[in-house]
Amino acid sequence: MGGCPVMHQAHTTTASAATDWWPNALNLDILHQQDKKTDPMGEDFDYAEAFKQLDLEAVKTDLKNLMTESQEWWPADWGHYGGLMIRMAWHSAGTYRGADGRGGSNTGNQRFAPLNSWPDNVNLDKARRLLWPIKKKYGNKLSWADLMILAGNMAYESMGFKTLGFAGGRADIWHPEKDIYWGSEREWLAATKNRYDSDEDRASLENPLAAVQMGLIYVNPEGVDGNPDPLKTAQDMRTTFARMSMNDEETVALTAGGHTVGKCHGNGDATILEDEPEAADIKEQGLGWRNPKGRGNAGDTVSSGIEGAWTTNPTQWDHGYFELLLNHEWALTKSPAGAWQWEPTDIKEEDRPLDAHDPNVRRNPIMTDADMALSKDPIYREISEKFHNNPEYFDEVFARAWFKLTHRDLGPKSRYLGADVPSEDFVWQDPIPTGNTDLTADDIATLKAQILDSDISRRELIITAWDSARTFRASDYRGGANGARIRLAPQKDWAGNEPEQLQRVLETLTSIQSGFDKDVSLADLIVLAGNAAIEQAANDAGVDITVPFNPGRGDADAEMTDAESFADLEPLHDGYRNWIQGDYAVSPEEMLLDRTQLMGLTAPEMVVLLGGMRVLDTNHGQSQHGVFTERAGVLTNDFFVNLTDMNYTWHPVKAADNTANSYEVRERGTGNVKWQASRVDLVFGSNSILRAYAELYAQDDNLEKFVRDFVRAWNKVMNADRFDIA
Ligand code: HEB
Repeated sequence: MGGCPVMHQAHTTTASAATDWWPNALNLDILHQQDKKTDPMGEDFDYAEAFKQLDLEAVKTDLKNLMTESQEWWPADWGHYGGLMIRMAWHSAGTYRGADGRGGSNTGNQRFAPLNSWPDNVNLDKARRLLWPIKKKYGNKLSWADLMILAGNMAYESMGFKTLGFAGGRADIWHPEKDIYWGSEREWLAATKNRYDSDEDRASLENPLAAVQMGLIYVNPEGVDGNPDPLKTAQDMRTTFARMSMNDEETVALTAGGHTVGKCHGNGDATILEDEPEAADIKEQGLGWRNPKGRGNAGDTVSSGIEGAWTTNPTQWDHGYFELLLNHEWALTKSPAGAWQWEPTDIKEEDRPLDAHDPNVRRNPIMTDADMALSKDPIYREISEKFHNNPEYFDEVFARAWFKLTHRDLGPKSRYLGADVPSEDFVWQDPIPTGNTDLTADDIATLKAQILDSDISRRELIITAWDSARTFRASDYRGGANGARIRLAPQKDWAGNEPEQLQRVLETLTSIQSGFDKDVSLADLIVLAGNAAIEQAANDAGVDITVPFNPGRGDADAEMTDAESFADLEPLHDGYRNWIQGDYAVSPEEMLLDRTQLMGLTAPEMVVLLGGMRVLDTNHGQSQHGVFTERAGVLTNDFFVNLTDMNYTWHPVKAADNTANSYEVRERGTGNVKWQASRVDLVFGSNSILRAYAELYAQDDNLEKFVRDFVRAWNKVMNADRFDIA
């Protein structure tokens, strides 16, 4: 063997990276995870524009046809791919969790690890591969992310269910996300106890996780940790579905509506399945879970290991699910693959579904432990009976829940594309009325002057604008300044928003609003107030600059606001305002990084914003940590100048609240304490990458660049939720 031309595993596998030597260093990768270089479409490509050229009706027809064109390499159950496609769509949408808005269907991430290889996603690689001819045909106009959801919809329509509609707009990513925490386990399907504070309290599932085990979308179909007990499984369903803001009724509707069609696959031995896609041999060409038994597919398919259909007619939308579930005794049995499942103790021959590949044989229907939960849990039972007695009502609730499930993470309606968008507004879309866009330059100047003349301080104006905008998260496009929900419950009372001060600012801005002779939203005024104050602060630093302003924000009211679901958006920390509500296991700088990623900001933007916010004196409670300047309130680069100055030394001190987040910056010669600092301040001097940016902004030649970059980043934050002008 000669020398290998490429060093073995040097930089070509994920097994080792240069930075792996220091696993605890702050990893900024999540801030540039979808780098432009990985995107083959280039900067000029705009998916929304491309989608508008799509012949949606033609795609829908092709998809409906595909459902019943069984392919020899993966024969369809009963000649219909509907069940498989719906499971794919549901698993694509079902990874969404409300706590951080991450996961869900809006990126097409099921094409990549880890999701393409999750144990719960067995054989969904086949579903996507079956769709490939359609993706190939419509190309750039139809993302995988949109296609997967549309395929689920068309599956239902071709089986006789009328969906509420479909919105496009999910742009694909081109490599796995780095920001989504799926759990800390290193083992697939590790015991659930890893994720719960207490086994008894199933609501104690670690946040933001929404699945009970690594590699599952929600709950274990055989029962908690594989032990059948529908009452316990019901608790896990309740917790995990609530994590994506689905209530009991929606949970029952979704599960029943999902299992009205299709089947489970476990007619074989799950242990003989070969590697999952990400680990599979090169000759598998991206497919995984090769099944060496028999044909390896059709009647021999093994996916979950559970075997059988739930209803008598698994390729038709009907109401057979509750009919069977509620009107039969079900007993625990094992599938051919050895998985726990429930079968009826007694059933008429004609109620048994046909075998999926042999029309001469009938089989017992089955229920998973999760299905049994719908009949055993008293609350679920009541809902199930209601649905059973009122099938039209069930259809309606299911249609709404399915639409919500599959569109939840697409963001507000202004992001929806295509002719099939339902006209109705749903409260989970966080609707916002359109605002007045025609304010003239004179109007804006008048308003700014009135704001600056008022009794509200510069720092309070900036803080209010920031607090109203900082709730935005690019993960599911919720939050942001538009709608002025900061003046509504629950936001107006969040500790992070310093309610008393906020109230005062809002009162003043409201009186300016009502005194003005044109329609202007409070949402616009809040942002304009921040802009005006920043312009003044820049001016005081000797830089003449106008912060761009786009009027047209609207004011939402309480009626349009699902207050409960906004709890997910409450900031419990905000490094930009040097604030943490409690003492958390995760370091303050990691939390800053996470929040920055959710806001869609880059590492340089994080640096310039934070340094600017410090000198603008905008800390929560006006704490002086990190306010490294003699001229607080002026937009200078002093934070960076003083952070990088060797005239100082840095010392941890015991904070009043006993957290390990307090430091003193002392003069090197005298030891006199010059400033206070938090970890979030000092990380910009200690982390090598952040320090490089900090030095850039500390340079003598970069004051003006600092101000301009700050304003650009500020403007990005203020407009992050303006899909109406994007
Ligand atoms: Fe379902 C299937 C579980 C929910 C839809 N699921 C299935 C299965 C299982 C389950 C185990 C089988 C797989 C195989 O193939 O083997 N789910 C479950 C659970 C839950 C659920 C545990 C929670 C509770 N689903 C659901 C939902 C939906 C669904 C929500 C929708 C809506 N699934 C479904 C379908 C299917 C299933 C459609 C079928 C598939 C086929 O056919 O392939």
